[in-house]
Amino acid sequence: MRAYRFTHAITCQPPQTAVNGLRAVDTGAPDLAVMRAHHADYVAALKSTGATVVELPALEAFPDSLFVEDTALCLPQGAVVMRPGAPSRLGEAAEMAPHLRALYSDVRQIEGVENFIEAGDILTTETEILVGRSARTNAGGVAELARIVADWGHNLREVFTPPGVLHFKTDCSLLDGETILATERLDASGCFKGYRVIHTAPGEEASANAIRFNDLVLFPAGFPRTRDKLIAAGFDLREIGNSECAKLDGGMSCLSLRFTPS
Ligand code: CIR
Repeated sequence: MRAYRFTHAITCQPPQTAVNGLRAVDTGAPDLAVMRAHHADYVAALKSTGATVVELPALEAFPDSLFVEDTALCLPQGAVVMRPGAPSRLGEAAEMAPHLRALYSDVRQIEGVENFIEAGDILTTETEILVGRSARTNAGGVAELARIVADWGHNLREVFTPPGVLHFKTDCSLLDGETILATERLDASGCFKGYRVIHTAPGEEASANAIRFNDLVLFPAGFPRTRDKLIAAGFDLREIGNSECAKLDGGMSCLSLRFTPS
């Protein structure tokens, strides 16, 4: 499977309640108009690759619902609905499930009441599924997911999200079949042995959350040294403003589910 080629994506409009979204450090409320303009640029970039983008309307009851990535893991064989570890986000997964059922014939879900997992902690490469335990993803959630994906022939490897980092993918991204963009602090944990790793430039750790989507890399604006490294490595970059989602600890991967349904 090509882990970065997709026919579909799902996004969800930022709700007005996004101003109350979760954040580790309060740097002020996001500006909704700017957030929506960035979101529109993001959706346009996905569509420009030829993919079908299912754009869901805003869910006002869930301030973090624009970060759809956390609600599901989408694989070629089927989708798995997550159990987010943030209590305010649990209901988002149930909202996403019918949209996945409309596109996939096999949709499973994490069911254990003590099991928690958010897909921001999951990096799918061509050969394995890396899952970082974090404040949002516990051992039970990882173990339940491992059983489900084993049915579909996938290897799952448990790794660790660095302390103080929201999700595993806050600090890394898949760029192609063998290349990962990562912060030095995450790479130092040794979890990417066997991959080619490009480090974010010092001071630009917040640029580690990018996405490869078909021929493009969607990359947060404002990180010129890391951007230039990726351009020099031959990637076709599309810079997207992320200033407002960054106030809620969100980035490029969080804003979409990307997949080719079975
Ligand atoms: C949260 O704390 O859950 C949201 N404010 C941000 C979620 C970002 N999602 C992601 O990294 N996959």
